[in-house]
Amino acid sequence: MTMEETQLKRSSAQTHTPKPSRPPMAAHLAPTKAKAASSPKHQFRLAPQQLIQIHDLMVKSRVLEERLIRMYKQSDGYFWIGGPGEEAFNIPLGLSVKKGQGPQFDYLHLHYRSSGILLAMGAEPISFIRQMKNVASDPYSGGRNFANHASIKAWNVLPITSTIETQYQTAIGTGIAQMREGGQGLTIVNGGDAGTAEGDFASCLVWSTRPNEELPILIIVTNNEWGISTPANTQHGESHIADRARAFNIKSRTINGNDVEESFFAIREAMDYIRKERKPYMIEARVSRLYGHSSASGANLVTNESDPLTLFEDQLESAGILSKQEMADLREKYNTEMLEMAKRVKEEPLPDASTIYDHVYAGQKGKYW
Ligand SMILES: Cc1ncc(C[n+]2csc(CCOP(=O)(O)OP(=O)(O)O)c2C)c(N)n1
Repeated sequence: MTMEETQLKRSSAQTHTPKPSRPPMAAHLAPTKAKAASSPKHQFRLAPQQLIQIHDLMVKSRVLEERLIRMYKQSDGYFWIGGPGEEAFNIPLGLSVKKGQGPQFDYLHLHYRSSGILLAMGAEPISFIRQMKNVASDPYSGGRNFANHASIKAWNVLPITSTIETQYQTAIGTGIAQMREGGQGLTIVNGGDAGTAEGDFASCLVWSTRPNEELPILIIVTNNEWGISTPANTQHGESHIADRARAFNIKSRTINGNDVEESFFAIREAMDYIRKERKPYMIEARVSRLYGHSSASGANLVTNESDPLTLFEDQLESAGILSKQEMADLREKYNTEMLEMAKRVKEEPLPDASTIYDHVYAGQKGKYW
């Protein structure tokens, strides 16, 4: 263990406020949040090379998020929020995107736990580190937005917002453009379970299913069973969030988003359907939230949630695809690389005050009115 890791563990131990133990889950919510089965000889459906690629990206994503948390704890950032615990779903999703600009490609209306999706699409970890440090070279917001609020025009990634759920509204817009355009491009929108209580989510269901005007949208809900500190089972009368799709005749599934292959094949099936039928599809993915809600709740590791990376690594080892040593070496490699990036970024300049109004209104660089 490096000195820095020891420090992180110690600081976690010192600052950790014991999480209130999760209230017993309502019986109807329990079965789908099962741990991925890890048999002595795990059988995969995907080819070894694909599994190794997914594992590499999952480790990269986890190490990046842990670096961002360290930066926050070392006062090299003002706020952290991110996606550790969602990698088994997010990496297969990012690898399935038809990446490019314009309506023939997929549009992404994401929320703040989506770094894994973007890394799988080819985003650079240093971009997230730059945004965390709010330096001028941050490619997503010029050093002006929160961590994990990406925006990548060339890949149809709309600016991620801190206001939850508004992405389900903007998704309608690109969905309409793609309905009119035809072709293969689809719109992807994701958000958490608590946010589905907001009207924007309902608007997305209504607008994506108007007769003869159906929209090619993949509606994703990543259900980690929490809305900051409010347990989901105190809020939902429906058995599964995905059941809300039924009233609109939207095809839907609830899956174990902690299992790589279950996620991979569910995403591919949904995307194939949408690309061909030009109709919406909803996936509710049951995922973990491994460092709490955000830095506002301490950003400390919680130990009572399944870790999808550990589950996948157990499967890879039992299938004889990677050894624990190889996987540990990979994590160490990314740890070293991202520590170096963070040191480099620390020396980069902050944005100049004159840029404060850039990008507020199109075509009015530097002006607010
Ligand atoms: C419109 C709006 N209302 C409230 C908030 C405050 N808020 C931030 S995150 C959050 C909980 C979101 O929970 P969920 O939708 O389950 O997503 P998760 O963070 O668990 O992934 C709330 C209520 C906000 N950012 N925006």
